[in-house]
Amino acid sequence: MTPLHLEASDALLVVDMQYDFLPGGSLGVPGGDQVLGPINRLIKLFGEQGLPVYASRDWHPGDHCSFAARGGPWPPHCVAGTRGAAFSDALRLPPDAIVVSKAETADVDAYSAFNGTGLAGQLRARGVRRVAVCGLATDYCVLNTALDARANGFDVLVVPQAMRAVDVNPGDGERAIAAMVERGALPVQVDELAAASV
Ligand code: VGL
Ligand code: ZN
Repeated sequence: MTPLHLEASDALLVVDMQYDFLPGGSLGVPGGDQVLGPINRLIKLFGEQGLPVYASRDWHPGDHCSFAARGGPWPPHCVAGTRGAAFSDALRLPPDAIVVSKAETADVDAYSAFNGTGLAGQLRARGVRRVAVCGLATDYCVLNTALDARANGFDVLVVPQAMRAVDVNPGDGERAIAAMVERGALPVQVDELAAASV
């Protein structure tokens, strides 16, 4: 396997690793817990290189428009401040991880961590040019985050083994990965990523 060397302008973006998206949660993604290991390896690798780790979270008010009670497609999930909205304790986020909260107002949904969060500006201010994207769910927040990263001019690495799909329709996850690749994201495996070359 040819190693893909990390660069000083890389950042890791961990999408929505919250209890409600893990098995047992109100919107549990099948196999969602299986990505904790690969994501923790990514966190360790980026941390060892001194590269920034961003963690997005769905952070909804109790009357969010995406909830079934308001005619939305989802059961209530990730209500700000609840246990379901907390990051999994099994996720080894570094103390200096940058938390990005999204879809915080009742009448707007946002699947992308770039939507209404100022993330693109934060990344640019830090000199980030490429983001590695992983987390939940492949076919919603990961997809939209990766596409927005490309739309904002960032290079994107996607790590399929570190993401899982809701798959409301079978194949949604595979199609989401294909859509990211179609827009220029590069699929990589955790073991392929190597320390920055000197
Ligand atoms: C998500 C459904 C609803 C996600 C968020 O993080 O992928 N999916 N809200
Ligand atoms: Zn949501």
